[in-house]
Amino acid sequence: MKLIIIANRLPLKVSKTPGNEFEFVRSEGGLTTGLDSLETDLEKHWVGWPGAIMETKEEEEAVTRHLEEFQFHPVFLSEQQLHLHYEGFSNSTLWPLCHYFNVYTEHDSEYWRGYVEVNRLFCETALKFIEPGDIVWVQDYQLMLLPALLRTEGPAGINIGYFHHIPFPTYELFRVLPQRSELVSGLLGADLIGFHTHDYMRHFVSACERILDLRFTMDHVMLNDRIAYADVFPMGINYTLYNEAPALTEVQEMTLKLKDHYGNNKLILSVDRLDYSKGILHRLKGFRRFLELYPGYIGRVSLVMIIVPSRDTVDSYSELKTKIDETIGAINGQYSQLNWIPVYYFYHGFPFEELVAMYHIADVALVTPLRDGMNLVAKEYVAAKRDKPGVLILSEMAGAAIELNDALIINPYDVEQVAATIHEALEMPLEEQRRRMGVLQRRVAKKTVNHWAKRFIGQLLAIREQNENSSSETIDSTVLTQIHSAYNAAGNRLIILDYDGTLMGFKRRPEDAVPTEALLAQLARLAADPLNRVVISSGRDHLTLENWLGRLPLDMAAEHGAYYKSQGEWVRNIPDEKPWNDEITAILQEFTDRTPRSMIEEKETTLVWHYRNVDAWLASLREQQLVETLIEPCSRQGLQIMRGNKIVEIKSPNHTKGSEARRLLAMDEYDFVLAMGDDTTDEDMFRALPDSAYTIKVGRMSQVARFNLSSQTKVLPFLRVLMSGDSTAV
Ligand code: GDG
Repeated sequence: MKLIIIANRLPLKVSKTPGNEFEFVRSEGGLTTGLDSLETDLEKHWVGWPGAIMETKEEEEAVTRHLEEFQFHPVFLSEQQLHLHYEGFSNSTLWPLCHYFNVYTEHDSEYWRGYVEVNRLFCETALKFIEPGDIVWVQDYQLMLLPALLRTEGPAGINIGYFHHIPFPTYELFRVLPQRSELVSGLLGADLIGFHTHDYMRHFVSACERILDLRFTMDHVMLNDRIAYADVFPMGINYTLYNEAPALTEVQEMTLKLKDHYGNNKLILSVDRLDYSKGILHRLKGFRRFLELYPGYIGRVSLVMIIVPSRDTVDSYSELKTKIDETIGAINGQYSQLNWIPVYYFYHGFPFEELVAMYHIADVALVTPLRDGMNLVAKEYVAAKRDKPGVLILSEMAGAAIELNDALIINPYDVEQVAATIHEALEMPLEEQRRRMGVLQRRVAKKTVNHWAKRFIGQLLAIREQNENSSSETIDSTVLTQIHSAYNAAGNRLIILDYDGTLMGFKRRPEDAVPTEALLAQLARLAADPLNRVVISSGRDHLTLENWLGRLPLDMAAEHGAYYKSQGEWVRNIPDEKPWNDEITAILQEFTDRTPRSMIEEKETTLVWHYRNVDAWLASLREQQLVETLIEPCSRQGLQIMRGNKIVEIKSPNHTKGSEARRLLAMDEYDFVLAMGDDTTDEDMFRALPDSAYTIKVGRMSQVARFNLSSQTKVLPFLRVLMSGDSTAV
């Protein structure tokens, strides 16, 4: 079993020297160090772009040979592919949208074409060495289609995880993407989809529900052949690395040099990649306002701004750069003194040792992104302070704010608040600084990047174990042959079939689900065998069932067994009075009035509230509200509330598909029992049957049924094969 990490970039950069030799420099990003320190028996592999465009096949081969020694597998991309996939759909469509910069979001079908193409290339490279049993962990928004591609094109028996490092936006923004459906379907190819915060996870769940009409149960969703989970894994840093670095000789020397340079002035530090999401201009406005409001600090405090160049070929970035240059120029022009400048501005990256030294000496870290998936700089500052006091000012829009709530939390758009908070930080008593920093350090030290990776992989393995142990087995030709042999060998068979969603697909109006000729013919064939007792067990009323299927020699159970038909006679299995009163009817009526496109169906034993045509979000809200409102009156009247497939049912607890199954079992001795159903009410039937029964859930997976048939359209072919044995028919 291998662990295969697939990320846009390999943890190593290839570049060409002037002498046309290749140079390989390992880049120590958070992810690389986290996964390197992961204690696991798994053999680790990486797939990603190596960071340079190759000119010839020979170059590609040479680089591949070199990288494969480290189990790095390069995906080679052309300039055009990089442009369309990376700069295009990833960074000019998804990045701005996920960071709530709708105005910068570009919609270009060429970008999308490139995105699909590159995701496919990643898939092809990975599939060259992925084997059954491997764990695959896909990283980030550049590869959102990859989980589903690997699922459909890769071998069976692999586990796929995906982690989204940036925010997942609210559905109201995400819905604008023409490719929204492909993107969420792409992610749902994974067994586990991870986010930094619950808000991002909630947005993702809502997008799946609304775009794909799926229904999550808390953190998971039943798909046709498996269950996909979403969960929250806040990423951490390598705490020891940042915490111990200030004690290194070269960092200490650097610290002394910096102190010498900045003198006794207070230092406020900010470190970002050049990006509009980082709130650099808002931060500068906040600092300028601080100088206006608290002139006593002029000459005594400076802002050190480290901006790492990025994406400056993209127009919006080069415009941002110009504005930052101008704003800093204006502040420095207005406030500088002969021996003091308000803003030190560095437009380049710093070596690790210098960065850590800056963290260590800075009195305040000003981390004010307008949106940020997590923000690791905030955590690195906390770690590098060691026992020194210091104050972290952190934007509430960064994922890190959820964990680091002992920082001074600000709204980065509120310039007045930023100014006042800088003042508060500079005035904070040392004791209070140490107390807060202590709390932050304990948290960051505990939730490291290693902890993050370990938890994610651990959860993925737990899902694998759960799938192996408890989920239903998909019906393939081997399973079919098994069931057919058991059917053939049996002398007395009980076959219980649900109607809606099993024998017939759902219709917009329930009365339209009239049986087709093909269904009637198949049921007739099944019932004609004298060794078979065939029972249609449905929630529908008995008159409809009789009208549709009464001509066939079938047994039937209507309204979950409140009526049953045995040997051609309908038996009423209930008292005369309806089990509910007007109070319940009035509640349902009120909900129907308040919920467009919902409706009530009143049967003799069951009151049903249907919401299959209601907007997904409203349906989920109303369903919960209705169930909550019904709990008290229903328990007073001894009634049962059942959540079904886009319905809520109120009924007497005396009749369920389970009680009906038990009644049928008690009638005879069977040596073959088969039950098929698509709904949660059918699960009562599955539970009531003996372990040896062939219980088959149609559609989404079930934890209760032994087998799963992925779609309603496969039910008739299945019944055909059951009788004939020719498994090519499904
Ligand atoms: C994404 C999400 C999420 C920066 N300047 C220098 C330098 N850095 C290093 C920092 C830090 C990293 O870059 C930046 O980390 P962030 O967390 O801010 O963000 P991203 O890498 O853009 O990416 C983000 C993250 O993924 C993890 O899930 O937190 O929200 O956007 O490690 O130290 N390093 C050096 N010199 C510099 O000048 N050596």
